[in-house]
Amino acid sequence: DPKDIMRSVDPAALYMLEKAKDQNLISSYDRFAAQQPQCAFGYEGICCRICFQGPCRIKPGDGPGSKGICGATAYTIVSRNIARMMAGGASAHSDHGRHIVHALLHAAEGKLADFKVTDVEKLNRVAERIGISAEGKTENELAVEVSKAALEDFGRQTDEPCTWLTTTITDGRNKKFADCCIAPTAIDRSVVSLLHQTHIGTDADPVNIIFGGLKCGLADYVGMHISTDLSDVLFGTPKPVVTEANLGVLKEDKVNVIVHGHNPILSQTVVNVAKEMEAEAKAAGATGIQLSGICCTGNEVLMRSGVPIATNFSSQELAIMTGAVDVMVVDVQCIMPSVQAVAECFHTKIVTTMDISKIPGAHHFAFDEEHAVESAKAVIRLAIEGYKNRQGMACDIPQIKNKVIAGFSVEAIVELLAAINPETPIKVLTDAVEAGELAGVALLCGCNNLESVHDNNHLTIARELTKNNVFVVTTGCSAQALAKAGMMAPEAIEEYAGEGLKNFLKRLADANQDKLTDGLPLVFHMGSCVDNSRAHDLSTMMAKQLNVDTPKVPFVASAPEAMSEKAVSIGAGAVAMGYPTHVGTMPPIEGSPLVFGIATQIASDVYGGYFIFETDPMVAAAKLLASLDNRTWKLGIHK
Ligand code: NFS
Repeated sequence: DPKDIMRSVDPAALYMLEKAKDQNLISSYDRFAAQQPQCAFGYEGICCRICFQGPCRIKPGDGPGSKGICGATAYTIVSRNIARMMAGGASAHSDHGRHIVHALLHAAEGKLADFKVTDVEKLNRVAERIGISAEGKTENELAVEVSKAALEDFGRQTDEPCTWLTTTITDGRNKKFADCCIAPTAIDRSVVSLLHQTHIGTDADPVNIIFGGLKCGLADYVGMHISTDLSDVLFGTPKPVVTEANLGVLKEDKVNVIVHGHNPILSQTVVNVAKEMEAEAKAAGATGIQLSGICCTGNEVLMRSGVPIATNFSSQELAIMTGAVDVMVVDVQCIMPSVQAVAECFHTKIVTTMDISKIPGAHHFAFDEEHAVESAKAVIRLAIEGYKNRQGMACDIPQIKNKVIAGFSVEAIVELLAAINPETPIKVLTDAVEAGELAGVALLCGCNNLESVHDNNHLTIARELTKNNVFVVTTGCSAQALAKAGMMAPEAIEEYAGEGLKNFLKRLADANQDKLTDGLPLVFHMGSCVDNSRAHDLSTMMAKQLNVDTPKVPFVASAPEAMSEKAVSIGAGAVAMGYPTHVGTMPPIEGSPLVFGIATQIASDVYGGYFIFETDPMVAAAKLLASLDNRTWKLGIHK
């Protein structure tokens, strides 16, 4: 059906959409269609609902209708609205980070039986970077100090910038952020200040509001970096793993548990506990427990434990429609409330786990740190019950999946590079760029957004960039789109990579033969969205090696199908760091040419990074390649 082909390029999703149509099951794809046409005022960002004299909608011309009741113009309204999205995004990432810090702190203080320091080397590296000496301290004492330093970055009341900012970026960026007064002193304060700044009748200056937003974007970066670092300390730093992706990973004869959401405290505990409960599942007649993941918590356990990916954001309801999911256990963020309505059409149970994230009708098992293991066991038992109840019911699992090689933390990438150059591993990457073998590095990240055909932008851009010898790293739902489509299998290198990239990856694979059982993938999965911090670290290492600041590094970012507030705050941080940052779906800013110009041009003048808004993925890829080309040319590289 050509209409369905326009909904997704994922064959498993298309298969389930067919089934949904036959059985009258409603999904986000139908609701997207039902919402059309969407209100143009909201779409362009010129609907103001900050006070309730409104909503005020900005009309063309210069009469009284061209401003809000308070007199706010389009540029004030657009910039306030988008800045508030940055505050929302930074809140989500950093609250997740805070949860991790508390788990580490309380574990190190001996208050939690279920968690401990797993990666002592990472703890030592983080401590050293932030200037805490490990000498004479036990690992728990050190973990307490590091955790407290992280909490300072949330709540500091003095004017020093956040430690996780200053110690992870170039000197050039530190100076730039200080000069522009956008270095956050504390995450919580940045969010609060931005909400204050954008209250009715506070700031009307769009440049000042957007700069406040960038400060929050950097606070978001701090929250992401803390999340990544301390999750690694608690659960281990990822190394290459071999697994699979797409709905074909579900197994009719196993107990199927999907972890969905973001925080590894939930998902990693479920993974650890599931191993101990295989026997219980077998006693119930199943051949075992099949875990799989959706969204970023799926990425967390994929990276550390090789748990397969079921699917990504837009197709989350479709997984339930297979009839094979016994329990979907969720925590926070990107969980469509509709999963409960779909689950009610099957035997599937939805389990919520966080006190700020509940769904009417779903089960709730508290997953605070004290009850994590106990709740994880209860979740798996519920799934085993579900498996028993499902006997005699039809499952309809599309037999579609692809091999995935993932697990590329910066540490893992550096280790691969070190097999070629043990003294200066990163030089292997920068040399390949300087030699013109690689066109540069691109981070593909972010969500699904049904404004574009599901997964199509991710795949098209990845194919174009790899064909043109760009080294692609990826996170979030973008990584899941690429994984499902087979772009993390070694065979994809032959199929898609240009000559230079092919040679580069071959050299890397050959030098690491002893470590890699299954070769290297075409694109490198760096983890969840908070793990965009890993990609930032990679670009910072490149900058230091090339002896330039980050805006000069041939490094670009793209969120081909962005939709969440988190994507907006990540994008703001990326621009402040100096990356050309493509967004493939339109954020609500077109209602103000001035704000549009700040995002695409003034940002570039001040920070060296800028937004590229382009909804056609082929054109977007061309623009990203041009940005890389411009940067390599400025570095004096002649190809
Ligand atoms: Ni990122 Fe990850 Fe996916 Fe988007 Fe949601 S799961 S934190 S916000 S939709 S990439």
